Amino acid sequence: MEKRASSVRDRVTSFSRSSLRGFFQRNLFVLFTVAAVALGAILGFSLRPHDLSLKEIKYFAFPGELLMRMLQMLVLPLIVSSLVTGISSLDSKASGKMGARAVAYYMVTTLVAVFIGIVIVVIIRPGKGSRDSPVTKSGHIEPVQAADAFLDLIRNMFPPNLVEACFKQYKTVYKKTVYTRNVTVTLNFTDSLNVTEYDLRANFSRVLHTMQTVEETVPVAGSSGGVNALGLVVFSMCFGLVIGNMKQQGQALRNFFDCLNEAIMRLVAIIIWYAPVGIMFLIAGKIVEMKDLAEVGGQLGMYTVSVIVGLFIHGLFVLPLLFFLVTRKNPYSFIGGLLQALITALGTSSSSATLPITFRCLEENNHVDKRVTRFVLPVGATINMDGTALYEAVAAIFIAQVNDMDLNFGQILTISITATAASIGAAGIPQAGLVTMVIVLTSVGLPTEDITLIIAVDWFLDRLRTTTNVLGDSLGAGIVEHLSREELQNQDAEMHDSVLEASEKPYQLICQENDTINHINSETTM
Ligand code: 7O9
Repeated sequence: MEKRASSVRDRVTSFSRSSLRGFFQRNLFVLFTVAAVALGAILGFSLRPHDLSLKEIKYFAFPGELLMRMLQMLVLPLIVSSLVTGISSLDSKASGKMGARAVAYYMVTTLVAVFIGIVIVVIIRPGKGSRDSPVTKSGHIEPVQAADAFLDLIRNMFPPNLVEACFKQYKTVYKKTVYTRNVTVTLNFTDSLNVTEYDLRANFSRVLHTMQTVEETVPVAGSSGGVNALGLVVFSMCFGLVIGNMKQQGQALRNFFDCLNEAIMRLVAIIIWYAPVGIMFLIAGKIVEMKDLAEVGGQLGMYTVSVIVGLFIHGLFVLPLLFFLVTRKNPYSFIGGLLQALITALGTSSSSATLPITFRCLEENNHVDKRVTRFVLPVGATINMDGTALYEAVAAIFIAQVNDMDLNFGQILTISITATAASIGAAGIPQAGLVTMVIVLTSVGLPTEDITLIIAVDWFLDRLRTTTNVLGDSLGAGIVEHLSREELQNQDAEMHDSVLEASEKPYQLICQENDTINHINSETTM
C-alpha cells in the first residue's frame, strides 16, 4: 500500500517537475525578456546616482544599440520577401478581400483610439489653468506646408530608384528664388502725378513697360535619410500580385522569395537569443539618461497620465474586446504569446525594428497562418498606428487647453481626422514625428511652437505608443485570419488538388514510358 502511494507520489512529483520544466522551456525567452526589463530598470536606477557623463552613457548603452542595428538589418529583406510571398501565395480575389478587411480594421481601430484619447483629455483636462512654464524659444520648429507633406507621401509611394528607396525618402525643401519679370503698368490720368500737360492733352492713360523683382519660395526636390517603407511596401505588393498571377512562369521567383523569407526568419531565431541583453541595456541606458522625474510635474505630469490612461484603455480593453467579439477566443492568452514583441517595442520604441520579433511571436506562439502574417504585418507596421493617433489627438487638445482656447465640435472633428491621417501617413512623410504634429496643430490654428512643451516626455510616451501600435498590428493579424478562414481553406483545398494532380502526372508518365518499353520489348521479342 505504502509502496503504491510512494510510486504515485513519485509520479506526481516527476510529472509536475517535467511539466514545470516544459513550462520553463516553452517560456524561456519570455522569462528572459521580462527579467531583462526588470534588471535593466534596476541597473539604470542604481547607476543614476553616479552621474555618468553623456559619453559614458553612450558607451554604456552600446549593447542596446547593437540590438537595434541587428533588428533593423533584418527589416528590409523581411518586409520585401514576406509581402511578395504573402501576396503571391493568395489569388488576387482572396488577397483583395483580406486587404479590405485589414484596412477596415486599421481605420476603425485608429478612429476609436483617437476618440478614446479625446474623451480622456477632455475629462482629465491636463492643460487647464495658467501655463506652468514659459515656452522656450530655443527649439526652432520648421514651418511645414500640409499640401507639400501630402504630395511627398504620394511621391514616396512610387520611388524612382528602388536601391535609393532602401535608405532615402523624398522630402520637399523650400528655396528662395529671386527673379525679374516684365510687368505692364497702366498709368491712369488721375493717379499719375508727374505727367506733363502735353500728355494730359494727348492721352488719358499711358502704358508703361517695366521690370519687377519678385522673391518667391519654391518647393524643390530634397531628401531625408531613412527607409522609404511606403515605397517598398507598394512595390512589393504589386510585385507579389503580378508573380502570383504568372502561374508556372512565376514559380522560380515565388520559390526565391519564399526561401529568402525562411532564411531571414532563421536569422531572427538566432538574434532573439541576444534580444534580452540588448533590451536590458536599452532600458538601463534610457533610465540613466533621463532628466529628473521630479521636474515632470504639474501640467506635463497630468498630460503624461492622460496619454498613458488612453493607451491602456485602448490596448488592454478595447482591442481585446474587439478581438473577442470577432474570434470568440481569449484575447489575453493571445497577448501572452506576444509578450516578447511588446517588450521589444517598449525597449526599441520602433514598431518597424520590432517587426522581426512580432512575426516570430505570431507564427510560433500564436500559430497565425503565415499567409496572413506575411501580408498583414508589414502593411500594419507601415500604416496602422493606433497609439500614435491617440497621442497626437491628446497632444493637440492639451496644447489648446494650455492656451485657454475653447475648441468647438468642428475643430475637435478636424483634430480627429488629421490625427488619423497623420498616423496613417507617418511612414511616408520624412521626419514624421514633428511634421505630423505640426500639421495637426495648424489644421485648427494652434501655435506650433508649443510642441516644445511636450518634448520632455516624448521619448517615454513614444515607447508606450509603439507598444500599442505593435499590439494593434498583431491583434489585427489574428482578426483578419479569423475573418479570412474560408478563403484560406479554399486555397488549401485548391493546393491539395493541384498537388494531387502533380503527383499523378509523373505516374502517368511512368505508365506511358512503361507502355513504350513494353512495346519495344514486345517488338524485340517478336
Ligand atoms: C512606432 F515595416 C517597415 F519596414 F516597412 C517599416 C519601415 C519603416 C515601416 C515603417 C517605417 C517607418 O519609418 N515608420 C515611421 C513611424 C516613420 C516615422 C514615424 C513613425 C511613427 O512612429 C511611432 C511614433 O513615433 O508614434 C512609433 N515610434 O510605432 O515606431
